[in-house]
Amino acid sequence: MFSLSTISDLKQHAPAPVTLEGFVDAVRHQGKIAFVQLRSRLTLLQCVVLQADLLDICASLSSESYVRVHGRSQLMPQAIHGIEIVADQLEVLAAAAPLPIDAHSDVHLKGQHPSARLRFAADLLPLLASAALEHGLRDWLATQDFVEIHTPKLMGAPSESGSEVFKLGYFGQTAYLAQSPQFYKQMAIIGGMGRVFEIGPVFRAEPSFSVRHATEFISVDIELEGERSAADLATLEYAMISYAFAELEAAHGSHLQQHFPQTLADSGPLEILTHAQVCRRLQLATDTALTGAHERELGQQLQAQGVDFCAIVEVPWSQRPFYHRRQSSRPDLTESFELLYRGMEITTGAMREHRRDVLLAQLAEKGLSGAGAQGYLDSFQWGAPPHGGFGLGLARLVALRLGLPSIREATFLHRTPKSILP
Ligand code: AMO
Repeated sequence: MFSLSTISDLKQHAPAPVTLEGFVDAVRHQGKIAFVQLRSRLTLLQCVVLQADLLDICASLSSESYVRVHGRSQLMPQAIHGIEIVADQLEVLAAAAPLPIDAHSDVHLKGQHPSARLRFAADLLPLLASAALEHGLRDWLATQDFVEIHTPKLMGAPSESGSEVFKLGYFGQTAYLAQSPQFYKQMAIIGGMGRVFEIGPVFRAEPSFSVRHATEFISVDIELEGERSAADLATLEYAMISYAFAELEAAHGSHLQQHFPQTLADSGPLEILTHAQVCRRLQLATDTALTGAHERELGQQLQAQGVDFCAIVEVPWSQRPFYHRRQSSRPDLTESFELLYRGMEITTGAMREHRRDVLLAQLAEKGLSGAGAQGYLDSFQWGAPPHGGFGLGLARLVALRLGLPSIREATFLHRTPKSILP
């Protein structure tokens, strides 16, 4: 494997003996010379072949084969990166059969051949972008004194509600796959951890085939102690995302410019609107639960004003789970928010109800028994600080940042009700 830093090293020390391995991006024959373009991730490097025995190998060398080249580096202004390798040995470590897809194949067909799919820069780059964004989020969280936690994905009771949950056999009992680390992250705060986050898989048994749904996805979960408003939480999240966007650009700016130019567009300021203001803007009844179509319409309006991010606060209590805190002056509204990016919800967050008696009353008001959530509910007996947090869908953030048609393109192995292989 090699990278841009390998290449800048080669340039510093050229001419020098060198051994490199990589995929064959292309082979070009020109009379008694062949040019083998080697590729490692998104980096290309030219090898020149002049020896007769190596030219014979090149004659039958298929694209995407994995090769090892021994040779000598030489500066060559016309070559990509201004350097090339003159080969004196060429070993085919694994010859490649023709790929079953090409760069323009249907996304579902590509999904059936994940290793082949990643050989195309426009398919690989979103995954590298996702990793860079995740790295940026972690970096920012570390600077703000958040502690990374890992919570179980196997649970004895559903984590949020009874619906949309995968059940499985567990030594004669029923276990559930975590839909969210919601209760656990709150329990960590009640335990005194101060500020925590988790970036990990969550599972939703949603029979949905939309461009923004998966049955398994990576959730970025944040929870922190302290009294603040939903708008404060949204502002904190906006700062975190802005930092991660800058890291993404630093890591992959030139490739993004080439393949996904809209990635580098400025996001504008964070707009904060109340749910009632959004309803008025969209000419909807005040308590309307916003659908994906409403979010898109709002997104279009705001993007026309140069605003990509919008936090919707004061969401009605009727649309919120029992653990969200209600506003003391308007108990029909919650201290919660949704963050929309380019017309799609990417986050739900809220201040949590930390007073146990009020929490239990809200549970009852929602018609829930709390069965299975006893450990969570019990923890509120021991002095729960005011706290809040949010959950961000990583693939949605990546897809919207890069302008991808769906979260499928932002995921290595996408899971839907109908695709569980490979
Ligand atoms: P919520 O259920 O809204 O909130 O999920 C948070 C974010 O996760 C993403 N998301 C999904 N991404 C892909 N496929 C899905 N099926 C899917 N469902 C949700 C979205 C969404 O905004 N416990 C709360 C968070 C909190 O309050 O801290 C929760 O999970 O981007």
